[in-house]
Amino acid sequence: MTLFFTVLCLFSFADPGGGGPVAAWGVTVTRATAAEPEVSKVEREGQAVPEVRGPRPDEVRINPQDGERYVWIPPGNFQMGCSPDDRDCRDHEKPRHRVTISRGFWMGQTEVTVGGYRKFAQATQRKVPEALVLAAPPRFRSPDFPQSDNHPVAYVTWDEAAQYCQWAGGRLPTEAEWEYAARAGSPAARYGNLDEIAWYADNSGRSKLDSAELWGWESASRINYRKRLRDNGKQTHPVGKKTPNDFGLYDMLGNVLEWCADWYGEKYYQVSEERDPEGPPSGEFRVMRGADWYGPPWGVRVSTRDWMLPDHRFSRIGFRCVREVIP
Ligand SMILES: [Ca+2]
Repeated sequence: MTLFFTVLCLFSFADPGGGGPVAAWGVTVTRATAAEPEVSKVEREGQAVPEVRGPRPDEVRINPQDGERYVWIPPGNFQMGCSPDDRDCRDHEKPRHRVTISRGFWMGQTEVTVGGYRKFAQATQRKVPEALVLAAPPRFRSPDFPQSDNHPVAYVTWDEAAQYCQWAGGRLPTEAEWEYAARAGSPAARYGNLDEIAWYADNSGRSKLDSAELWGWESASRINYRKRLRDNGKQTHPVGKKTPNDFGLYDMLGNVLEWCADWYGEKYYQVSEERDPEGPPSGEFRVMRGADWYGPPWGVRVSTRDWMLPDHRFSRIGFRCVREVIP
């Protein structure tokens, strides 16, 4: 029921662009309007023909290329950036601003898995997930935890993530698409109770920790933080085990950070265009979103922005893809 109201709300504010009839091959196709963006009617010279329906808002399809599950994200608009009453926001999450996502898209229902990445690696003669770990600098390999095919793949560079998505028939999401999809209509900093929706530092190990209490910015505190988490066996967890958001997406918060397509711009929100923003034209770092198993709770929010050199390989970084069409 929540999803139903969310989608109605999104549709009611959807950008009207794209409506109206277009002619192709002697067939008049009435494109979806903002009120019903994913339903097409085909009329052939007065002869009624069956409706050709697009994806439903909650429809899930298996991508035949990588075997991963993708969920349909309908177009709409939202307020991007620091959530109301969120006191943990940093300056680069401001100003909160309106963004329109003018086209729906399919998004990986989970982070890309080790099993999905293995198919890509074998098809393209790239490093398999086990080799990715060893390719990371030693100080970034800890913890070298066991991973099944259902764990999110980690240690993936931005280039490898982008190449995977291209191979899978899609691309990395823009930062705006990522936050729009993560919020799923929610204006709040989190789309549910944190322990129910996300693997993060408090709950990614064997027993519950108070990671906010353990965290410290000084070097000695950080060493102690890492040690306490390591001793507690913290690590990634198989995808799809926590409660999804109202679009049916899992682990948008927590588990692994997710590469986005955009270059990172610290002040980009001050100049971002409203419609389908794609980030700065150039930069040094790429955006990562959603926090991860290592992060304390104050950073596990849908507006939190992280950034990293695109060739960085780390146990905390994974990704998911989007596709315009899935057959
Ligand atoms: Ca994640």
